[in-house]
Formats: sequence, structure tokens, C-alpha cells
Amino acid sequence: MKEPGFGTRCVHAGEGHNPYGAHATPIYQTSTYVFDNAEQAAEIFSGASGYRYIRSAPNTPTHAAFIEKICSLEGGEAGLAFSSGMAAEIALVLSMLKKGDHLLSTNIIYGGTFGLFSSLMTKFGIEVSFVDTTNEEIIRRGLQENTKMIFLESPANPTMAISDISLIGKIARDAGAILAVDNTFATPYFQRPLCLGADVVVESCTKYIGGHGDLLGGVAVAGREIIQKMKRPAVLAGGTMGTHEAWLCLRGLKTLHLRMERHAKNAMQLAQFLHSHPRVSRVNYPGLASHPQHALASRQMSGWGGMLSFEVKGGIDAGQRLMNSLKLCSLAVSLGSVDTLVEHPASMTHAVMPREMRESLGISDGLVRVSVGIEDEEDILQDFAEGLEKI
Ligand code: LCS
Repeated sequence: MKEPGFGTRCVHAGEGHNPYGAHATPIYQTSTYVFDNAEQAAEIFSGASGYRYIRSAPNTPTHAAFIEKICSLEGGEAGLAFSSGMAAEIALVLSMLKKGDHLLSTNIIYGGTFGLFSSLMTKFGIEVSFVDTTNEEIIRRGLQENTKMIFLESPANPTMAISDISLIGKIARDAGAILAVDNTFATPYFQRPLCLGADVVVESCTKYIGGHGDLLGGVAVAGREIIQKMKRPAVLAGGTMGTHEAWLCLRGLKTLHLRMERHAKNAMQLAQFLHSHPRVSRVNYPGLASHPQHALASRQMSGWGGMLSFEVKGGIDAGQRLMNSLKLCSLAVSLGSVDTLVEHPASMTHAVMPREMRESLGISDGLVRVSVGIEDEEDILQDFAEGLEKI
């Protein structure tokens, strides 16, 4: 039988391993497991598959169902569920890098990831450089003898820059490094980095995977070997996803395909509206022909997602007036929820980046980021139209 389509896998993958004929996967709210006998316990503790304790993967059958579903969607063999996207990234770097290794990271990146790489990791003797990964020549020049991992965010937070995953996957392999991709913005619905040549995908489940703005979680998906390597750091760092969150992610994914279609449709409408608005000087959305990597985005993504950013004329003052004037859309960080959220990267999500770095990357004081929700598009557009009138 041919592999079911993406939407069918959203609904069915990972489901159905339930006792008592339960239709929905239950929440296995337990911290530990009772063994049949001492021999079985010893076998599981020496590596045989089986549940032993919630911090150790497989954590619970609820987590296992979620992991099976997300692996099916990302096209990966194995995965691990974390308490946050940051916890997934920490387990990734702890497992793949050691003192003296070099990490080549994209320079347009979520502020938290930038903080992790630039301050925490360097404390442990890992060298990090941030380069423009939209430029092949710059990536090649940034490689060092000791480069062990290239890390990308594509589309990148918050300017929506797009990096060529297939090309950079090949560059990484030739250099003996692995390629890790943060797929939070695109989600597997619009982009499958593992199928494009990445070795591992990390994602904040807090965003589109959960999808409703009510949980914190993260996930890593890769081949079995990488996930096996990540297990020990994951267990020892202790950033395991909670069982209720695993269940919410499992449920959220059932509608990922529907939500992403609507997020993207609304985002395109808003991007076009803003693009032609006299008070807006620039719109960053990969679906617009004006986006510098529009052609690449069209090749490696099957749609452009629900995130965009734009610059209002008049800088920070105008941007703040706009954000304060919106009525339907909320001023909040995070993204990927059903409702539209607006934030100011320079003073919020990316405040941790030095100002000169932000400005050189296009994260100007006037930049406003929008996570476009799944409301009716005319209501979102009206809110922005009225808000822009007030600046
Ligand atoms: N990766 C990306 C691309 C993100 O945007 C975030 C969080 C993370 C990883 C970390 O995930 P978390 O630990 O929060 O689950 N991004 C946020 C943002 O843009 N606003 O608030 C959080």
C-alpha cells in the first residue's frame, strides 16, 4: 500500500496502540514503571527496549505516540521529546559537540538560540561563529578544520531569510560535519529538512505543533544513530516533555495540515496588503516575489508559512504606535498560535543580540513581526489597516 498522504498521517500516525479500545491515545500520567521481575528490570536498564522511568525515552506511551507521529511527518527514523525547543537544542549541542569543536551557525536566529550559542556554549570551550548562511561563499569561508555542526534556521526568525538546505547539507557532509535545521517556522507541512539533506531537525513544539498557544515543548527528529547519541544528554539534562504536553502535541498535530494552510493563506493576504501600504517600507515574507530568496523558498518549501515581518516608516515610534493600536491582534512573543500575535524583535525576542549585529542583519528598530493566525482574513487586515491609520 502506498504511504498515506500528509494529512492522513497527521490524523492517524502513531495512534491506535491503545488498551481497552480507547479511540483517543490516553495520557499515561505516571513517573515510573513496575517491572514483571528483577531480570526484566536488569535487561531494560542494560539497553533492552521498554519503559523504565519518565525521564528516559521512551518516556510514556503518550510520548511514544507523539514521537511516532512527528517522525512520520518529518520523515525521520527516531525522535526525542523535550520540555522546550531550547531543551532540544541544548541536548543537541551537548551530544554532538565537545570542547575544541566549532559550530557554524546562521546569523539570523531566535534570540534564545543566539544566547545559548554565543554565551553558554563558549563557556564550555566550544567555538561558535555566526555567518550569513544565505551566501554559499561565506559558508565555505566560515568552515574550519574543527567544524562539527552547521546550524540553520530557515525561514529565520525574524527576517524570514531562507538558507539552501540541500546545498548546505552537502557542504556539511564534505566537511565531515552534520547539518541541524530548526524547522519551527515552516513545520513539516511546508518543509522537510531531513528529506532535503539535513541530519537532524529541532523544533519548538510551543509553536505550530501544539498550535494553540497553551504549552511549552520541543522535539528532535533524526536517524536512529543521532537520536541514540542524544539520549544520554537528554536524560541527564532532564529537559523531558511532560506527559500532558505530549498529549497536547499529539492532538495539535492532528490538525497541523489544516491550520498551516489557513495560517499561510492569511499571511499571504496580509503580506500583500502591507507590501502595497504607503506607511510600510519593507515586508519580509518568502511568498512575495520581492523576497531575496523567493525562488529558493519556492523550491525547498511547499508553501510559505504563517510568519512575516515588516518595517513601518517612522522607526520604533511608529512601530510602537501601531502595536499599541491593534485591537484584534495581541502584543505577545511566541508564535504559531491560532490567534494573530505581534511583537517587536529589537526590544523583545532579539534584545539579547548586540545592536550593531541586529542592525546589520536587518532587525531594525522599526521591524514588527507578525505570527498570522487563522482568524477570518478580512478581520486581520482591517485591524492592521486601522492601526496603520493611527501612526
Ligand atoms: N527556535 C525558534 C525558531 C524559536 O522561535 C524559538 C522560540 C525556539 C526555537 C525556542 O523554543 P521554546 O524553548 O520557546 O519552545 N521563539 C520564541 C519567539 O520568537 N518568541 O517567543 C519565543
